[in-house]
Amino acid sequence: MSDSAHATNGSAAAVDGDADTVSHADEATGEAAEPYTFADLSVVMGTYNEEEAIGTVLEDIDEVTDGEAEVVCVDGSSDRTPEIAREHGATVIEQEPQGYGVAVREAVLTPDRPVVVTTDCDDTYPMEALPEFLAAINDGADVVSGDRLYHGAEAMPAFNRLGNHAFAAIASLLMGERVHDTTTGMRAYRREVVEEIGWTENTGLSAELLIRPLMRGHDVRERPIHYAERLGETKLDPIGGGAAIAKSIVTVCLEEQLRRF
Ligand SMILES: Nc1nc2c(ncn2[C@@H]2O[C@H](COP(=O)(O)OP(=O)(O)O)[C@@H](O)[C@H]2O)c(=O)[nH]1
Ligand SMILES: [Mg+2]
Repeated sequence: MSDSAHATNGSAAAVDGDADTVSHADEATGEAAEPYTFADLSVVMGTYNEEEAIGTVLEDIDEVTDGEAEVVCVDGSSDRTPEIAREHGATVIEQEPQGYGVAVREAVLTPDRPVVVTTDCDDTYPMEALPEFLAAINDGADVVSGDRLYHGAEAMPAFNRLGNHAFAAIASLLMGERVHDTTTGMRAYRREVVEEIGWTENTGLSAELLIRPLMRGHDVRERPIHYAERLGETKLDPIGGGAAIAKSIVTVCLEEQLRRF
């Protein structure tokens, strides 16, 4: 499947240009501005007892972005995660652990930089894809979503993989638009998009962060990414978490359909 065929929004496929050279429009003047660079990027994450993985994740971000991306960790750990994060130059916001979405909502709303990228702090997501995600934003995308299932996601537990295929099928049906991975942790967003929408979900926040922008007509594009085996223990209970995500998908899709009337 080509990149444009993989776009989830019809208008995305119409954007025709070199992703590396097309620049974003300046909001105030409407004129083309300089393309965003890594100095315009914040990589944000919830971190909860990730001392095994955090060093590697932050080193990868540093290497890929030449030390230019800002990193924000919203941390609920009782281990050495926050110390390691600070040693690597990240901004650490302390928060009682209250679930994935509570942490990630705070994380995406914290940066002042114009492009916000989410990731998990478990070494599963390819930071090498950051240049491609930034290029897609410079090409006009509002949201770039890493599709883990495209390449098979063999590192994912089989139960989760099945669940993620089912979530994508349900969301596609309820939205009337085909999406392939609704619960991915790696996405790039224009900061205006995350700031203009009211977020309501916790475990289901990742699905909400895809569904609401897409259903409000933003240019949302999926990009295949490789997904690696996790370092450290998962924080998500597959059954309880899966049920919460399914409920979020149905609620958010119905709310967004009702907004259209
Ligand atoms: N601060 C904070 N981070 C959390 C919480 N729950 C999960 N996270 C982080 O959110 C990310 C996603 O969780 P993860 O266990 O990887 O979920 P999985 O990818 O579904 O296995 C990881 O970086 C976790 O450390 C929480 O309650 N508080
Ligand atoms: Mg994870």
